[in-house]
Amino acid sequence: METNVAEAKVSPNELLKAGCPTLAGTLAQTLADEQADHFSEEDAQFLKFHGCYQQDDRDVRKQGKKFIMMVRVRMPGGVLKPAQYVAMDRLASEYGNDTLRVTSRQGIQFHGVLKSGLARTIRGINEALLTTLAACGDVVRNVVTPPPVLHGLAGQQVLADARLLSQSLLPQTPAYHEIWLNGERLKLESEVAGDFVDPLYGKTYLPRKFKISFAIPPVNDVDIFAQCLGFIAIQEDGQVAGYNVVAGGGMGRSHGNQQTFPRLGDLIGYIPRGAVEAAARAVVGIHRDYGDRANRKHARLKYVLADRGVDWFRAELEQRLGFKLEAARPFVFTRQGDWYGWRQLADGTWVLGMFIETGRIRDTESRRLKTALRRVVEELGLEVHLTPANNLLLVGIQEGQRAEVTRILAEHGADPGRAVSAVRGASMACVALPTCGLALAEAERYLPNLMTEIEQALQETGLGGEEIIIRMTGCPNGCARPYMAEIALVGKAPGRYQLFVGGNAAGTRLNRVYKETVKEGEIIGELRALFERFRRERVAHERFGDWAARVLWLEAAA
Ligand code: SRM
Ligand code: SF4
Repeated sequence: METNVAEAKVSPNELLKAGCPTLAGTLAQTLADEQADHFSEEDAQFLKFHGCYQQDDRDVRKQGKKFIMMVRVRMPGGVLKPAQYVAMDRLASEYGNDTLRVTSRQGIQFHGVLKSGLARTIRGINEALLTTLAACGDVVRNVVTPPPVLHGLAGQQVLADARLLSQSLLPQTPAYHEIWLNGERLKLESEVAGDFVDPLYGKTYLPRKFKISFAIPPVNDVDIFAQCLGFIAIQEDGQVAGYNVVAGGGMGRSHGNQQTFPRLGDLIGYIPRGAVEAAARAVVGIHRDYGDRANRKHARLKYVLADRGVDWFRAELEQRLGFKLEAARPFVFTRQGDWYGWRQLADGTWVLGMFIETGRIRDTESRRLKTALRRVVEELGLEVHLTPANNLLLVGIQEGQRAEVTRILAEHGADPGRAVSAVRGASMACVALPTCGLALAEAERYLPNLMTEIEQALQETGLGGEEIIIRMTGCPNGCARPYMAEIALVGKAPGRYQLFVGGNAAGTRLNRVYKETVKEGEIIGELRALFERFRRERVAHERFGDWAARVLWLEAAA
């Protein structure tokens, strides 16, 4: 049942896609026009499917729009070979703003790329055997996994399955290669072939973005219940035997629009490992055929589940698969989040988990993190594995290289021995200002300072060393998955945030609004008061989020 865009009233994006199913737009023409510093609004929509967002520097907007591009790289499981990381580092310096942004879906983003450097950036990414195709747009995005090296054979099997899905669900349009890799040709072969139909996505792709992740219990570091589609690995004898399928999760909402909401994915059933590709393609097909194409705010798969119910969804999936799903197998999640420091693997090599505050890799005067990482990776031949909480692991360190890694990092002010507090280590912030066009308030630039105040408040209330999962976003879209956090601050307007409490450590519960609006200057006072109550009222080793759900939610309901 493929949706016919002519049948119903559809959103402008649907007409755009239907009008140019190769997604080529007039991108090549604008690229060739050296006078143009930006793309048309229509082309900016196509550009997303190619992994780029046209943005403007919001810090200088008052003086007129300065167009800059964000380029997002897709890499299933966040795994980068040494040469790939070094290539990313170089491209960021040559064409971007000299920083790399580790994303909450294990990708890398370049910010501040000018239109004149865009094609060379994308070509450089492809030369490193990575791609930006389908990093954004109404398609399946980067497939996320737990850092595979931490899970032995199961980790490798999950990574192999993530790569399989990533490849299988990639759009087939020839335009990407024609525009970015074969030179900026004005007349595209794909344009002539206006009847192009993607074998999976059809002419109009998905109604909205689609997100897939794998999880390996007992760690839920990927926030599996926040994904459109999740595969929870079920192991037998140290091997992945199959997956519990979770569907219909998502974070995005809009202030003041009750029709939009974050939603936890539903447990659908169990499939053997060999069925993972068929299951993923079938679920993507359900979204393609039943997702809302009239209202983009209601177009995610989660609303299909919310509106039609889990039983309908399971039956539809089974019908497409041609077999019945088994009942979900038992599993337990105990925690989310990353770990830091040294860990030795079974093969004798070492891994170093590094906290990358708010995911930003840059050089500052006191801490030359970008240079330090490039040097250790390049000189010692280390892999870089990105985590879904914007951090990274240096992988493949030989026993004899440990001292050298420490020396190089310390020399640049990035000493791995300098411990980060538990609360800071568990924090996340989205990009927000100055690049994100949707940001209502600061996040990445503000959270580090707020964390210092929070660390102090915890110390003073006798809670020093406590881990509380705190996430901040510049708007309610939820890019740092704030609604899974024990405390979340969600931007409403400059200097104003909505305060949520009550998520849990296992990432299985959504938090709830505690205060509709808190001004920046009042946040620490609000939190300090909560910390004091929590210390007095917590039961045994109860976590903040569990206390908040037990006590504050009840009070709010009374
Ligand atoms: Fe996101 C839009 C950044 C993960 C939900 N997201 C955006 C845009 C592209 C803003 C825009 O549309 O103009 C942001 C670009 C900012 C910039 O300047 O870089 C942006 N999202 C990010 C990243 C970089 C945040 C980060 O701090 O790492 C993450 C990139 C991941 C990647 O590599 O693919 C990122 N975004 C997420 C997540 C988390 C996840 O996927 O696990 C979510 C919540 C889960 C979900 O999708 O429900 C998320 N982003 C959104 C939404 C809300 C969608 C909705 O259902 O309503 C938007 C807005 C939209 O799509 O219209 C959005
Ligand atoms: Fe931008 Fe909002 Fe996403 Fe933050 S949560 S990056 S402000 S869209």
